[in-house]
Amino acid sequence: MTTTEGDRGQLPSLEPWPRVDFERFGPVERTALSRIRQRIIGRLTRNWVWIPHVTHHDRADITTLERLRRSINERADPSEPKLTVLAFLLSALAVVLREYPQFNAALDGNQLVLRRYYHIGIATDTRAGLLVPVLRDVDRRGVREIATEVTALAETARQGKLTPTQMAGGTFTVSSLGALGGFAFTPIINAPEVAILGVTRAEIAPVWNGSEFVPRLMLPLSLSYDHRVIDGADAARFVTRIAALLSDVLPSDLDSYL
Ligand code: CAO
Repeated sequence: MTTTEGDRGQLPSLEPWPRVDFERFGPVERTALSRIRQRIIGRLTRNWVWIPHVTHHDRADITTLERLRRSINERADPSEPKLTVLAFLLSALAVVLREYPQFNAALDGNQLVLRRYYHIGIATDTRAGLLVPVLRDVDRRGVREIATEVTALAETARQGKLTPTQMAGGTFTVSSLGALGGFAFTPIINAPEVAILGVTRAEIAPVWNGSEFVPRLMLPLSLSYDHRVIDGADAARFVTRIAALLSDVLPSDLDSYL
């Protein structure tokens, strides 16, 4: 019987990257990877290889929230920034991160660093690639201010003008593909953070209310978490709580959001 690296408690070595003579099979075009793309590759590979990811999927019923959001936007002065679904989500997230501090933590060697500030990274799609500007002190801002700040940060990112400070100090990340589509995905955690929340497109779905199916607007949420630090039951509680905050919004609550 032969002894493998696995038997000795070591990781098996990886196969080398395949070398293919692409030109043999047809015409190709080669472009050099930009510096930003090379950094993205380095970071995402590190995070994917080091962190045992699990992704928990759920949905929030945002039927009422969406009706209120639309009616506020319709009545607002056109010069005012629009309230976005993402801004309400970030506001709810600040509440839930305070209730579940381990999701706002960082892994630092043998220590878990519980951060008592709530700076949320916003994964932003730019022509240069994915950038993550950080919205600071989300817990101290109303939804209107959050919406304004996210729009401004995304604009700065797309103009390629983010400073390193604007991308530093995040405690948790949100990746929203809601404007683009999809019903679930597995976002990759942004180390040393321990969780990231993915959001995809809200859609009307039939929901059983105990006696009949009713059409409700459901927002898909996909939470990837570092399973070394966070247990699956806590992840389920965390997402359920976010969904409850978004689903239970009453017109009278809106003042506290704004
Ligand atoms: N469901 C349905 N519609 C949604 C939605 C959702 N979850 N999220 C946004 N929309 C709609 C908005 O309502 C808006 O329409 P209205 O003007 O009618 O209200 C429209 O889509 C435009 O949204 P937006 O993308 O401009 O704004 P946003 O606040 O939702 O997102 C930002 C901002 C910066 C997160 C986004 O532009 C972006 O870059 N997303 C990509 C992130 C990404 O690449 N993630 C993958 C990284 S890999 O982990």
